[in-house]
Amino acid sequence: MKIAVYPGSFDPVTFGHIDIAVRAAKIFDKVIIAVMVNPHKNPLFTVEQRVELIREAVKDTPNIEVDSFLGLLVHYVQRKGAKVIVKGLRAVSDFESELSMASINWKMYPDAETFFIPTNSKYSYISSSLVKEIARHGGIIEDFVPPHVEEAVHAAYKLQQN
Ligand code: COD
Repeated sequence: MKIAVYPGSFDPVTFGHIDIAVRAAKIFDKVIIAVMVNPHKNPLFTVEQRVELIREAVKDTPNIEVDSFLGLLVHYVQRKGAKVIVKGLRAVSDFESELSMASINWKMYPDAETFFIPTNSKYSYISSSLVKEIARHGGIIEDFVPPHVEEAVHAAYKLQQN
């Protein structure tokens, strides 16, 4: 069985992320979307909330699982018996940092290859941070995230204001 891990912060998951995961699921037998636990970041959503938001977003694709991990990605990939790390590429700037991560990951665990999937041009400009910035200032984010994520983002900012 060909298992691929698609890691990220997913704070929150966007149409860009979902598109990459669903396209990867057409290539690999199983895709694990893995939310990285990063104690140094101050996310809008907890890891558990992010996992739930992603699960709802990909519920129609049965070979996608959603999980979280702490520590080195390659250790998680190894634990899961995966041989592929999926990354989405939006621009040259993504490529520069992703290439060095791919090289380091390969050095640490040569059994796994990084598999880059180019963004769908419809979603190339979408990022979680832009979505949050727009929502924080009261803008509309329905073109960037599914309705349940939109609701959760607005609710999170409302909570912060109270
Ligand atoms: N279209 C296509 N792809 C997209 C889009 C979009 N609109 N938006 C994001 N993506 C891609 C990103 O390029 C990335 O591949 C993935 O989706 C996740 O994106 P984010 O923004 O949720 O996640 P990041 O960039 O914060 O995730 C960082 C990782 C957790 C992937 C990264 O830090 C990582 O691999 N960490 C591993 C830790 C580790 O082992 N470090 C040591 C060696 S590098």
